[in-house]
Order: sequence, then structure tokens, then C-alpha cells
Amino acid sequence: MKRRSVALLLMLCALLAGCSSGTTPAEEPPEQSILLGFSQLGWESAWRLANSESIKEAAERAGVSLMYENAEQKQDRQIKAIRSFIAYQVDVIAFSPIVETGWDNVLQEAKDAGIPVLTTDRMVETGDESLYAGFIGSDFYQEGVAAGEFLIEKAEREGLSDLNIVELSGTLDSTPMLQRAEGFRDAIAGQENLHLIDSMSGDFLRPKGKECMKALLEKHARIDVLYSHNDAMTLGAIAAMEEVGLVPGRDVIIITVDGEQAAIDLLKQGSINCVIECKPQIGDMVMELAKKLAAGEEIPRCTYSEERVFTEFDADLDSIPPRGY
Ligand code: GYE
Repeated sequence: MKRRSVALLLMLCALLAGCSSGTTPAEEPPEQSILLGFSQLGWESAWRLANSESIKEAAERAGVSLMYENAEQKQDRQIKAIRSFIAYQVDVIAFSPIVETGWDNVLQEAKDAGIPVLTTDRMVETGDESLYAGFIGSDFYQEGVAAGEFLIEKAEREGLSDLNIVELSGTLDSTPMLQRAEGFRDAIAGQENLHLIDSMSGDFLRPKGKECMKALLEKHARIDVLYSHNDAMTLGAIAAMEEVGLVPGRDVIIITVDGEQAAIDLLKQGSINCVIECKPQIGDMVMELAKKLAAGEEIPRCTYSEERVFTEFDADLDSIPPRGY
């Protein structure tokens, strides 16, 4: 008799537990969908295209309604897009600023409208830090340091001295351009065998990368190293080298940033010596942070992606999974 009542009690408990395990929607309010205004800066590289895809796919996965605008490399078009998001009263604004400066007015307008702003991929420079909530993207300074460290290791391993380095930099005044340049310079400072002899901006574009490399090759009698701020410019530069009979990766040491499939393939073939990874797939993190902001929660000022460095010295280059961009 006692055993039967215990069994009955257990059955009752199980039933009650079943009822409270999330099957009563009345107890858990459905997650509110948010409206996110996103201003992409352009389509200058495969990295950018993958970044745009990542944002769109992640919004769908997260049930976020997305207002998406592409500014085609023009800051004034980004400002216009942000103003339209404010007029539309979106819950959160996210944007990838093409350059660091010139945002204060529009950010103030967003603040006055009570709309939190997240910068993605690139940063803004402003005297008033309260004008945006936070940043999500890569640690570009560290990428520059990694590029310098690779070169130091390469020179040491192979006993190379007096290397003439040229730099192809990205869009002037953009965060990756500024920080990749600074990190690299800091890393090689004090290395007497490494000479940074010239730097030109190829605006993160493949044709400009080719044009700049051509000009650099005409100007300098000997170039031993190319440090390029993105793969698109590197691919252009390689074409310029080949046109004058140089063998990339052998006659000129090549260090590039991003990690597009094309760059990884050239690393495997020996035409590139080092690829610093920069991840464009930050969409899921953007959605997570946007939801927090919409809910009035605090977010970290800076959220960085984890990234790798691939070099000609790695034993397992063939095991690199497909890059997806
Ligand atoms: O490296 C480059 C691009 O901002 C990190 O922009 C991004 C850079 C990326 O177009 O390829």
C-alpha cells in the first residue's frame, strides 16, 4: 500500500515537472524580434562579401529583422543610411565605418534619438566615447605584430640580412590600415636588418594593389619583402611581380592579411609566405550584441574574434579547412 502511494506520488511529480519544462508558452514570454539597421561600407574584397553574407545569414538565424544598406565605399552614403535608420526608429544601429573620423554628428543624432550604436569590423575615433556602445571585430594591431614577428622568424631561420620591405596599406584613415601599420612597425622596431623603405595605399582593392606594386618595382632597385594589408591587394601585387619576371614567395617574401581561400592556396604553392587570418564571419556575435543592446543591457567596449596565423613553416597546411571566402 505504501509502495503504491509512493509510486503515485512519483508519477504526479513527473507530470508536474513535464508541465513546467517549457511547454507552457504562457510562462515564458516569446522573444521580441528586434529591428537592426546595418550599414555596410562597400564591396572592395572577398573578405567584405563574406562579411556581408555573414551579417545577413546571422540575422535570419537569430530572428532579427534587418535593414541593410551598402554604401559602395562612400562615407556620406553611410551617414545617409544611418540617418534613415534613425528616421525609421530602428532598435539598434550597427555599421562598419569606412574611415575612423567624421562620425560625431550622426552618432550624436542617434544618441539623441535613444538608439544604441554598435561598430562592427572597424572603429570610430571620437572625443565622446558615449556616442557608441561598443565594437566587435578583429585585433588589427595584433595582426600587424604577427606579420612583423613572422618576418623576424623568417630572417633568423634563413640568415637573411638587410631586407628591403615595402608595404601596401589599406584605405587611409581606416582602422585596419592604421593598426596593421602600427603593429608591424612596433614589431620590427630595433631590427637592424629590416628596412621599411616605402608604403603606398592600395585602398584594399586588387587593381590598385597591382598598380601600386608596379610603381614600387619601378621606383626601387631591390624589394625583398611585401607586407600587404589584405589579400585582394596581394593578388594584384603578385600579378605585377610576375609581369616583370619575379617569382613571388621566393624573390619577394610575401606577408598578407585576411586568409581568403585564394591566399591560402598560394601559401600552399609557395607563392605566399605568411597569411594572417582576419575573420569576416562575425554575424552571430553582432546579432547577440544587438539583442543585448535592444534589451538595454551593457555590452563590452571591445569584443575581438580569435584568429590564427598560417605560415610556410606550418607542417599541416593541407589540413586547413575550406575558408568559405
Ligand atoms: O582586411 C579587407 C577589407 O576591415 C578587416 O577590409 C576589414 C578589411 C579587410 O576589405 O580585405
